[in-house]
Amino acid sequence: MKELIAGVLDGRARAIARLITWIENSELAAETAVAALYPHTGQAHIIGITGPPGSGKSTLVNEIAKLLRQQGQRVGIIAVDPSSPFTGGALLGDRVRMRDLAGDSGVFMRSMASRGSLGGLAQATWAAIKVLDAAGFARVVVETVGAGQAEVDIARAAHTTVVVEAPGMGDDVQAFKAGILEIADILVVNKADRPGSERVVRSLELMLHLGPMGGTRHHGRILETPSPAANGSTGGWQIPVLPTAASEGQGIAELVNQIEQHLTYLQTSGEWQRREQERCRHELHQLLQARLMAQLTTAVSETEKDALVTAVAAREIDPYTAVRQLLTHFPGNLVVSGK
Ligand SMILES: Nc1nc2c(ncn2[C@@H]2O[C@H](COP(=O)(O)OP(=O)(O)OP(=O)(O)O)[C@@H](O)[C@H]2O)c(=O)[nH]1
Ligand SMILES: [Mg+2]
Repeated sequence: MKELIAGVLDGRARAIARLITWIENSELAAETAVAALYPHTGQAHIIGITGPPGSGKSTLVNEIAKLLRQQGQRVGIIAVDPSSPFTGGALLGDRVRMRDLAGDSGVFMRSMASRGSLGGLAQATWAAIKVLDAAGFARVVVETVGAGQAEVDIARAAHTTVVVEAPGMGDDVQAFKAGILEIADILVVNKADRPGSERVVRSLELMLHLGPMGGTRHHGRILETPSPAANGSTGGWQIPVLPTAASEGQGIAELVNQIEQHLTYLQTSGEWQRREQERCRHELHQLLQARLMAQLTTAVSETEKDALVTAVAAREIDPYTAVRQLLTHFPGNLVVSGK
C-alpha cells in the first residue's frame, strides 16, 4: 500500500489504476488510501458530466479532455456506469472513444462499475476522485448517467456540473423529469446537428427564466438557496445553455471556456469554499449512513429481520416498533432518540 500511495503521488498511471481497483474491491483499502492521500487533495477542479443515456456524454468528455490537454492541463476521467457488471478498467466502448487520448500520460481514464449497491459505487467513485486529485490531475471529469437520486448523489461530488440533453429522446427535456436540472451549472444541448435541437435549447432557456426560484437561479444552482457570498459583488453565475455537436467537435471550445469561467466564478465569489463545505457535508452524511447500515447488518441476523418483516406484514406489530427493536442492537442505544 505504501508503495502504491507513493506511486500515485508521483502520478504514475499503473499505481493509480491498481489503487482504484483496491478501492473498488475493499472498503478497508479505500479507507487506508483516502487517509494517506487526503492531505494531498483539494487541488483538482472536479467537473461532472451528467445526462440521459446516449445523449453523447462520453463523446463530449473525449472532446473536452482533448481540448484541456491542448491547453496543457492534466486530465483524469472517471466514467460511472452503474448498469455494467464489469469492473476494473475502461469499458470497451469508452476505450474506443478515448483512443484519441491513448498513450498520453497526461490523461488517465477509468470506468467504475457497480459492485452490489449504488451506495458502494458512489463511495468508491468519491474515493477514486481523491486518488486522481492527489495524483496531480488539475481537472477531473466524472461522467454519470443522470437517471435518479443515486446518480445525483454521485454528481454532487463535482464543483461544476454540466447537464447534457439531446434532441429526439422522447420527452423534450429528460433532465427535468429526472430531477437533475436543478444541479446544473451549465446546460448542454448535444447533437445540435440533429433536427429539434433548437427546440430543446429554447425549452431549457424558458425553464431557466420561469424557474420556480425566479431570480435566485442566477446565484448558483437553479434550485439551491443563494449563499451570502454568491449574493455579493460578483453578481452571481448565469447558467448558459450551449449547443454542441460532440461527434463533429462543434461547440466544444465554448463549453470548455464556460467550464473554466465557472471555475473562476467559484474562486472569486467565495462559492468554492461553500461548495467544498457542502461536498464534505454530503460525503460525511453518506459515509455515516453506510456505516450505520453496515453495523446494523452485522448486528442483526437475517432471521431476526425476516421475523420482524413477517410480524409487520401480519399486523402483529407496527413498523415503528419493529425499527425500535432493531435499533436496540446498537451500542449506546440509539432508540432513545426515537422520541
Ligand atoms: N448526431 C450526433 N451523434 C452524436 C453526437 N454526439 C454523440 N453522438 C452519438 O451518440 C451515441 C451515444 O454517444 P455516447 O457518447 O456514447 O453517449 P453517452 O451519453 O455517453 O451514453 P451512455 O454512456 O451509454 O449513457 C454515439 O453513437 C455517438 O456517436 C452528436 O453531437 N451528434
Ligand atoms: Mg457514456
